[in-house]
Amino acid sequence: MAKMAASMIESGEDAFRKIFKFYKRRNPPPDFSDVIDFTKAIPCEKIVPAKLDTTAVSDVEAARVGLQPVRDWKAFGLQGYPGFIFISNPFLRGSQRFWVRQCLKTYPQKPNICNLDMHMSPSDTQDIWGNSVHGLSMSPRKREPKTLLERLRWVTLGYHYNWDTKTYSASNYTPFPADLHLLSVHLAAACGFPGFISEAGILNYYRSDSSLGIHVDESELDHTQPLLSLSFGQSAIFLLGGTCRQDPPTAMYMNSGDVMVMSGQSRLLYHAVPRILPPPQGPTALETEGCGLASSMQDGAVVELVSEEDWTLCSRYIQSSRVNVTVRQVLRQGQSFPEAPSSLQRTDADQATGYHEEAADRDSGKRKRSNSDSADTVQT
Ligand SMILES: O=C(O)CCC(=O)C(=O)O
Ligand SMILES: [Mn+2]
Repeated sequence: MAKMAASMIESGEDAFRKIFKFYKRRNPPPDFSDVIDFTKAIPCEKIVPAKLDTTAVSDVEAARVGLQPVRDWKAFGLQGYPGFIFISNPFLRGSQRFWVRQCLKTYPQKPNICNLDMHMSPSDTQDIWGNSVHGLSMSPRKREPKTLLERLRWVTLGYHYNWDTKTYSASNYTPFPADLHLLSVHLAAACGFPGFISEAGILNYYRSDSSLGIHVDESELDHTQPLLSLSFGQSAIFLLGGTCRQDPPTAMYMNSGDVMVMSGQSRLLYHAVPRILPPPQGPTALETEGCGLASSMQDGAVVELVSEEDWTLCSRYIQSSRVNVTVRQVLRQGQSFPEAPSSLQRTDADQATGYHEEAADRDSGKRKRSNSDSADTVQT
C-alpha cells in the first residue's frame, strides 16, 4: 500500500473514501507518485506478470477484433489481488479508432438505452451522433447548449442495468452488439475464461471533471465469470480496494486501450475512478498512432477503417473525455432470472409508465458519478 496513503489512515476508518478524496482533490493537486504506471511496470514485489493462455485465441482471430497476438500482450497481476489482470493496451496500432467510433456513434443508438432517454423522447435520442456533428465541429466557446454527445453519461447494452433496483431482468433485454461480444470472448479466453458470454454492458462517458464513486459490481447473478473493462481516450486514476471500505485501495493509471479483468477473488472488490487526467501537451498517443489497419486487415475482420469524417469528430470528443466499457456475464450458463414475487410483477404497460415517471432520478444512476453537468447521486 502507498506510503502516503498509509500515513493518512487511522485504523477502522473508511480508508477508501479518504484516498478517493485525496486523488479527486483539485487544489492543491495530489501527489501522484504512488500511482502504479503499468506502461513502465517492471515486475517487482507488488507487480507480477500475469499468465495468459496464448493458445486460446489465434493471431488471426485476435487481429479480426483489432488485438495483437496474445503472446505480445503485456499483462500484469497485483500482489494481494488474485484474479485481477491488467493488460496494457493490447490493441493493434490504429484499431482503437474503430472501438472509439463504436462507443460514440454506434452503441448509443437504439435499441440501447442511455441517460438521455430518462428525460427525452426516443425520437429525440434516436440520432445522438447526427445531432452532435455540427455542434462539435464548432469551437467549444461558441457551443451552447452542449451537444447530445457531450451530455451522454452512460449507455447500457444487452440486459439493461436498472440503476434504481440495481438489477437486471429478462424483460429488459436487447441484443448485445456482436462485435463487442467477439472482442470480449477473446479477451476472456486469453485470461483463462473460455465460453464467456457478454450479456450486459455499461458504457461510462467521463468529461475532464467527472468521477465514478466507490462501488462493487455485484448485481450479476454469476460471479464466477470475469468483469471486463476497456478504456479509451483520456487517462484516469483507477482505485482498486478490498472487500471492505477499511481496506486502503491501490491507485493505478488507466490509459487509452488498457484492459482490466476482475475475476476470481478480485471480482467483487470495491473500486472507483476519482479523477480523469488532463490531456497531455500536444497530440495524444491515440491521435499519433494513425489508422494503419490496412496491413492487418483480415478476412472476416470485425474492425473496420473509420472514415476521416467520423474520426475528426471522435478525436475532438476524446481529446478531453474518457469512455469506459464494462462487459459482464449476468447468468451462469443455463441459469434464468428468479421469478419476481407476484406483488412486484408489473404489466408491460406499468413498466412503460414507471420508466418515465422515475426518469429524472434515474438519469445518472445510483452509483455516485459526479461532474459539472449533473449533481449525481452516488452511493458510496
Ligand atoms: O470507468 C471505469 O474505469 C470503471 C467503470 C466501472 O467500474 C463500472 O462501470 O462498473
Ligand atoms: Mn464497476
